[in-house]
Amino acid sequence: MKLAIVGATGLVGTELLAVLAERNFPLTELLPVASEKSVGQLIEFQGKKYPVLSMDDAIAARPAIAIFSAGGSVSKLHAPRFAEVGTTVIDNSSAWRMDPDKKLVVPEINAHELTRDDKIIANPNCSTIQLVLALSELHKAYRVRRIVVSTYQSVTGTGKKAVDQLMLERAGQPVTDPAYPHRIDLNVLPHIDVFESNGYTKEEMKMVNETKKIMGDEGIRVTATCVRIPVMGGHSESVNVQFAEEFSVSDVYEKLRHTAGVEVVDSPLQNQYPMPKDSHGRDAVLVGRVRRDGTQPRTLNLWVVADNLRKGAATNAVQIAEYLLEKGLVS
Ligand code: 11C
Repeated sequence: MKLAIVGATGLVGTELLAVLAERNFPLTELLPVASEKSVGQLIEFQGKKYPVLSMDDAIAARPAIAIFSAGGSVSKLHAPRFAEVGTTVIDNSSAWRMDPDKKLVVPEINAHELTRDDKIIANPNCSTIQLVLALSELHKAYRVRRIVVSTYQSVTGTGKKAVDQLMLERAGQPVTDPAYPHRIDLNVLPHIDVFESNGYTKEEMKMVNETKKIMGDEGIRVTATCVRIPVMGGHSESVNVQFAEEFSVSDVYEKLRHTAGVEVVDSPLQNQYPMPKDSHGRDAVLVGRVRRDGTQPRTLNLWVVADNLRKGAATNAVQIAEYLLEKGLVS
């Protein structure tokens, strides 16, 4: 099983290699791909060194699966080239997510929709993955009608440049190439990705559109405010959700405890609630602060935290690859 990792030297690429090794993913050959300047550089994986390849050399090797994490324009250009030689692409960018012919997959929710014909499979945005996973069993039971979500997102979602900016600012050193238009240390930016003509950011609109597609329900209304905070370990979300059917809070806990991939952390009197420092390096989506919102019918408040580089990106992609192998859906 040949596996290509496109964007192997980035933050998500590095996490992908860690997750593949941890889960003992059954690959026989790793094909790391990165920008031209990294070609030839050696990448260590499970005690072996693999040279970084050019895109053309990786395509010529015809891997069974290629996981892309190199940005939308690279995916748009090169994912179809892999697909043409029979490779199944799992793409972490936003390039294909809303294409009606491409599946947008969180394995616990909708991997069963995948077939051998899906040659480009989209991995959702990290903030969307943790939201929909937390709500998936509640949706089955009570039908989600409206979500108001505010995010508190880690700088790791932007990439290495943003981590460097935060660390340099924290150390009181000059930042010559900042990732953000403002300082991030000791600050909060209500701005993730670019602003669209409707006043929302692209990140906010991803949460609106991707949620409906993954949950398979265009009737779900979502409104989002996405905020960058000076944190490393994961993304946090305040979620206010209204259902079509009535619920009891004890039944909500029961459903959350039986949601694959979710862990309930909710003992506020013992100061136990989900925090990014506790989600860091873990695959679970942590859910806590579960409360009825008494200001309107059938409404619940939740606090949802996950490591955006793990379940939000690398782990979700590797789970898709594992599903494809398990079901014999790749060439
Ligand atoms: C962030 N959610 O935290 C973004 C990163 O569409 O896959 C992932 C962007 C995407 O900045």
